[in-house]
Amino acid sequence: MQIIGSFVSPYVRKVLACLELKQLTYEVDPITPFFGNDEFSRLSPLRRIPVLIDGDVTISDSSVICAYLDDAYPQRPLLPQGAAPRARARWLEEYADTRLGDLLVWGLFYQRVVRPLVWKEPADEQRVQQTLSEKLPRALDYLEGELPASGFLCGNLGLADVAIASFFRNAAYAGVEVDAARWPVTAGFIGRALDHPVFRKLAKYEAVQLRTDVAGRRQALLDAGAKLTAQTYGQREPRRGMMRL
Ligand SMILES: N[C@@H](CCC(=O)N[C@@H](CS)C(=O)NCC(=O)O)C(=O)O
Repeated sequence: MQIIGSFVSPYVRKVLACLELKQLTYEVDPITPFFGNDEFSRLSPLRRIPVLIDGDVTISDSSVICAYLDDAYPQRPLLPQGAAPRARARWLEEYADTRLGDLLVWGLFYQRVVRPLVWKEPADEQRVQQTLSEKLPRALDYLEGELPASGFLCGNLGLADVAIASFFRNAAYAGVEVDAARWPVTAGFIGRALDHPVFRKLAKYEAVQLRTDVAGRRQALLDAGAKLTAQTYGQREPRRGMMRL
């Protein structure tokens, strides 16, 4: 199986963590979406990552990919048993992908990390401050009532836990941590999840991805032990796609 996508994308991290939890073997083509070539546009019509290639199956969208993984490889399921717990897990995954994505990726990580690194332009600090002071606190109030004070949402680390925790890694890369005095349950949960061996393994490659440029990245990731595809759908220059700002 191949995954096209940067190790620092929360959506890619979610899929990689699920592959790890299911103990499936995979290789990564570690491109950022903006560096995708024409073939990437064909494989990912919205020019977004992750993309999964499994034999003759090609799928975009992290949620669809994770659902495919559970259907095609049912061992070590990512969702709990029972209609209601499964629906709740799927809702929390959706909440993470949409609301936390808007706040933690587009409001923080894109501003403070992607804009300077990829586009050589400054962050929109006004948007960052509005995210931090108004929008994010409301999301954290919600999570504080939903997350468990110990363990994970459905026993072992599963899809909903992975989806939620993954976005907070990007918040940390943007210099933002959850205030444990105000949201102790959420802060504890995020700390526990990101300390899981699956996330710790991926963090090694993320560190390499963040400190290298396109030219030197492949070799540095291989040196760190990442399993990469022989082929890349990346190119040397970024191009603005359909990204949401
Ligand atoms: N709903 C998609 C969202 C994926 C997504 O937005 N990925 C970002 C990277 S973190 C991307 O590719 N952005 C490029 C763009 O929007 O142009 C999923 O769950 O996979």
